[in-house]
Amino acid sequence: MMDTILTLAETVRAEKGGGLLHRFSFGHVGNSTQAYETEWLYIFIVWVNIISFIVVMGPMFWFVFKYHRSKQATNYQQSASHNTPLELAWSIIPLLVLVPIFFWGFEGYLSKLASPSDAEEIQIKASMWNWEATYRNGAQPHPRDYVKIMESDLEVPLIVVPQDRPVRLIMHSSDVLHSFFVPDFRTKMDVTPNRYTSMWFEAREVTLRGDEGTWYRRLPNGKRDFVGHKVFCAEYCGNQHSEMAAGLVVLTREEYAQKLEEWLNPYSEGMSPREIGEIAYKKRACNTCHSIDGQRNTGPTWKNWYGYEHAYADGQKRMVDENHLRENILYSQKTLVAGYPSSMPVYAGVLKDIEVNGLIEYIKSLSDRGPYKDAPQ
Ligand code: HEC
Ligand SMILES: [Cu+2]
Repeated sequence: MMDTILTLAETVRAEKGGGLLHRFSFGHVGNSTQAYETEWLYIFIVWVNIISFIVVMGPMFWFVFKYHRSKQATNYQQSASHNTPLELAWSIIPLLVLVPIFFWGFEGYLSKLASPSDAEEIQIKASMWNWEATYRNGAQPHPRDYVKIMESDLEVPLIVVPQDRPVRLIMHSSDVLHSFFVPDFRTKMDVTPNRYTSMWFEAREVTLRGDEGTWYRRLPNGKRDFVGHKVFCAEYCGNQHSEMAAGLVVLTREEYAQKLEEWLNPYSEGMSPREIGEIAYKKRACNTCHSIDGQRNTGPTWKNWYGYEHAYADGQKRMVDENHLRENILYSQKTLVAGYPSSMPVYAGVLKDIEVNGLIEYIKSLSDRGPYKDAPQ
C-alpha cells in the first residue's frame, strides 16, 4: 500500500507540481529528493483536518438551530444511550485514515535514516551554540566564508554539500540535546550527547549565487538576504538557542572538492598569532558568547579585558595577563567572572596550542592597554 501512496505523490508532483495549498504552505518544492514525500503527507493531513472540521462543525451548528429550545418548548425526548452503527462508523472511518498516516510517516522516517552506501559523509558536532562540520579530508568551514543568515550581525558557519550525491550527516553533541533542522530540505534530526545520530539527504539543485557572486541577494527594502538554505537548532538548548544556526549551500561536485581543499588549513603559513586568533574566535565559536565591541553577551566582552582588573565570583579582583587568560581559556571554571554563569566549555584538549596563543594575542589586541594600541590593525 505504501508504494501505491508514494507513487501517487510522485504522480501528483509530475502532473501538477503542487496545488494551491502546497504553494501556500511551502512556496516551492523543497530542495531535496525526499522533500516532496514530507510535503505531500503534510498537505494530506491538512486536508484531513479541513474535512473533519466540516464534518464535525457543520452538523453541530445545524443542530444548534434545528433543536433550538424555542422550537420545541415541550415534550423533551430522552437522548439515546447508544447507537452501535454510528459508534462503529466514527471509530472505523478515522482508523482508516489514521493508520495510513502512521505508516506513511514511519516509512518516510526510515527512508531518511537508512542512507545509500556511497553517501558522502560529513561529521557534525553540535555544542552550545554552534554547528561544527568536519569533512572526510579533515577540512572544516573557514571563518572567511561564514555568512549572516539572521537579522543579527552574528556570522555563522557555511556548510557546503555536493549536488547529485547522497550526503550522510553523522552527528553528536558535546553538551545538551540539539536538533539539526534544514527547513528547505523538510528534514530534521535530534543530536544527542554520547551517541551518534545520522540522517541523509540528496540535494536536487545547486544553490545559485546572489549579487556579484556572493551568497546574498539584495531585497527591495535594502536588506540582504542569504540565498542558500538555513540550518537551525530545533530543540531548545539554552539562552542563545535561537542563534544556533548555519548556512548551507549546494555546490557542483568540482566546486565542492575545491572548497574542501581550500578549507583544509585555516591557519596558513605566515599568519601572525593575532590573525590566527581572529580566525579561531569564529571557528571555535567564541563569538557566540563573547563580543569584541563592549557588548555584554553570555560571557564578558573581550574589549579592554586584557590589562585591566576585573571582579571575580570569589570576591577577589584580578589583573588579567597572559597567564590568567591561558588558564581560563583552557579551564574556564578556574576563576569565574563575577555576575556570569559558568557555562563556558572546557577547551583543554580541544584547542590547538597555536589557537590558544593566537586567541590570547587577539584578546590583547582588543585592549587599549595591550601592545597593539598604537600599532595599525
Ligand atoms: C557558551 C558560551 C561561551 C563560549 C562558547 C565561550 N565562552 Fe568564554 N566565557 C563564557 C562565560 C559565561 C564567561 C564568564 C564566566 C567564566 O569566567 O567562566 C567566560 C569567560 C571568558 C574569559 C574571561 C576569563 C577570566 O577569568 O577572566 C575568557 C578569556 C574567555 N571566556 C575566552 C573564551 C574563548 C577563547 C572562547 C572560545 C575558544 C570562549 N571563551 C568561548 C562563556 C563562553
Ligand atoms: Cu541547540
